[in-house]
Amino acid sequence: MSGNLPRIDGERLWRSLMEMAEIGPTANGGSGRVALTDLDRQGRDRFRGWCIDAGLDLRVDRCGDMIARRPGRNADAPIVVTGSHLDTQPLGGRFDGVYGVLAGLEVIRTLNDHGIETEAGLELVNWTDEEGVRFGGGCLASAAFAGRYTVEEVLARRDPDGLSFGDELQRIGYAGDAPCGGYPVAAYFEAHIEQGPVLETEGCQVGVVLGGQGQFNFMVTVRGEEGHAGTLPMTQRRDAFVGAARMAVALSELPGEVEPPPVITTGFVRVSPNSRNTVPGTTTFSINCRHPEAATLAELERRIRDLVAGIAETAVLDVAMEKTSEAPPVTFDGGCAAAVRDAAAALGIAHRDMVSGASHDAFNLARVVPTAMIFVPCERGISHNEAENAKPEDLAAGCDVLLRAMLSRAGVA
Ligand code: HGY
Ligand code: MN
Ligand code: MN
Repeated sequence: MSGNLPRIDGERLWRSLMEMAEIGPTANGGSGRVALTDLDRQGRDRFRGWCIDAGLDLRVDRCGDMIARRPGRNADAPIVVTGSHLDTQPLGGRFDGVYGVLAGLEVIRTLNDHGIETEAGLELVNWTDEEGVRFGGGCLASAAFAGRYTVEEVLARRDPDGLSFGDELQRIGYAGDAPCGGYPVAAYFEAHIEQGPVLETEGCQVGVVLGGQGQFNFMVTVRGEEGHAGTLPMTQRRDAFVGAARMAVALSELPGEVEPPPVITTGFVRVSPNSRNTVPGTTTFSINCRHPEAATLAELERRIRDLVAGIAETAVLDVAMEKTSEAPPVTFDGGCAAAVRDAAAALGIAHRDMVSGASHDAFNLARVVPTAMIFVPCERGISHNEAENAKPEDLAAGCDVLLRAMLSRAGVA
């Protein structure tokens, strides 16, 4: 079937990526559209317009996921879904997530151009808040779609300023009423930049993603005692920031004791009262820990809890640890991965099997439907960085593979 399928329009795909990058541009050429902000709304509005122009039936579910359906000939056939996310890191790149959403749109635009009707319907999704910058854990909406959280649990999540996911969704006008999940899906494919150096190093244009590592997230609150920076002797201080800093340094050294090593990151820190001449009484910081093996993740959580408690006790500090999210390692569907591999091979595209270090909405979808991902190279593997970049020809190659993988499951009417 794939022999006589059309190639996508790589220039149109690139134009759409650059037009989306006009919304929320950062000073050094990246994108900053944090979920549920006004810039996220603007990106959503632009995507809405494109979906309507492509003749898609757009609905918004209760977690704000934007789901655009292209009906197939057989209304009873389970849907084939693709998508990713338009929200970005605060100083993010132009391709992380956005590529997967707009590659899916390009697939649909190409099918429209050539009058190709599929047997099963297709859906294109912009998942809400994949990045998890504000609400303590990424991929919350796709987790609700997969039944890992209830919609109410997601809507009740609060950001560090106390704003709730549900209120912010209302505020930006994307609090939908469509059910979140709960309908038959035949397969899910997600195209994404690799966010690592392997494909570029090996000269491959496509990664056949077989699964991804697991992770857990904590928010730690350390409490000591405020004091005057000029009068409180060092020996009498209960400095919450110094205690938190000691914990963060110890956490950064823990991977050296584990094989294969986990990755552990403290990316969020908030000091109170955050005044240059007051000894910090409270410090809150995040812990993100990832590893490919579930048993090692469990052991790491035990060691991290002990490490934090031990430093707090020595420094006479109080500490509270809140686990804000966790997701076990995931293995994608072998049949869907084969569809990706076969599509790349049929197109003569250099490809290789691989596992994802980053997490994606596909990790949640994989728990309920047959799922696989398509990676394309990004420059020097850089991501979550304004300098994130990718080549138009690589993005087009991944999109051609996405079209064929999707149609291998949806069928051509
Ligand atoms: O954190 C992640 O792995 C994803 O990029 N949000
Ligand atoms: Mn992403
Ligand atoms: Mn990301």
